Amino acid sequence: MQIFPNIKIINLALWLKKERVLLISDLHLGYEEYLQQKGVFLPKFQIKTVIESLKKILAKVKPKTIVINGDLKHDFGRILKQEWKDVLKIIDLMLENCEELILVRGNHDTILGPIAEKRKIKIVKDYQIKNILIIHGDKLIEKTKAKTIIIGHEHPAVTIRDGSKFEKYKCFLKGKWCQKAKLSGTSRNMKSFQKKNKTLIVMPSFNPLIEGTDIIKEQLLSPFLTNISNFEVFIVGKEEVFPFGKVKSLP
Ligand SMILES: [Mn+2]
Repeated sequence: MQIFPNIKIINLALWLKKERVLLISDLHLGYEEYLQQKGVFLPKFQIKTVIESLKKILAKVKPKTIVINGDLKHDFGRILKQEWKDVLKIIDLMLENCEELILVRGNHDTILGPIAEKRKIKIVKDYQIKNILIIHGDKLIEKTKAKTIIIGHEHPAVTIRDGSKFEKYKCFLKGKWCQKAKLSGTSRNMKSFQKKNKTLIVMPSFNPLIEGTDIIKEQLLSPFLTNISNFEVFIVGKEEVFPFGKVKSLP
């Protein structure tokens, strides 16, 4: 499903066709262990599902670059032995399937250093390719020349009624984001502001345990998202992606 010219949704990932960049966001590896520490016990399936989904995507596209748009790892602080193994397993699978792996730093990524060092991967605060800026989205940016901005962090989802039951689906969002840029000049109008419209795309979390924030009922997290009523919703189903119209016309 195409969400924007040259940008395709494949399952929970984005594919920049021309540049052959595969984008994945908010893996939150270790979320299972975090829940366990809180006393929530689930059958272990996080890593297996992530690997299966990744393999399905990698069977469809051959990326040159894979970019993880923040929050690769969930937990702050200590890293358990099993988690080390799991994180490296996924990183190695990605490294086998691309020429370059890039980690964009998210707000949960406080201890990524040692992991990245082990595999010689770059950690960056954002990643720009042509006029597309990829940034986690927990903090606003001052200015950018990019025309399209892709963020994660929010984990957007919508709840859809299916007969008598309600089900939450992860979704992508696409809308306009206005950057207020100060004009510099010699006129008396120096302090005037010019609004520049950018296209903003929000990605869902790749972690099967994280359903996400209900964009209608719950408070939004990212400072990029103030009024999303005109944003378009793309729901990710099991096999297909469905364009679902604008947020304001959701049932
Ligand atoms: Mn985040």
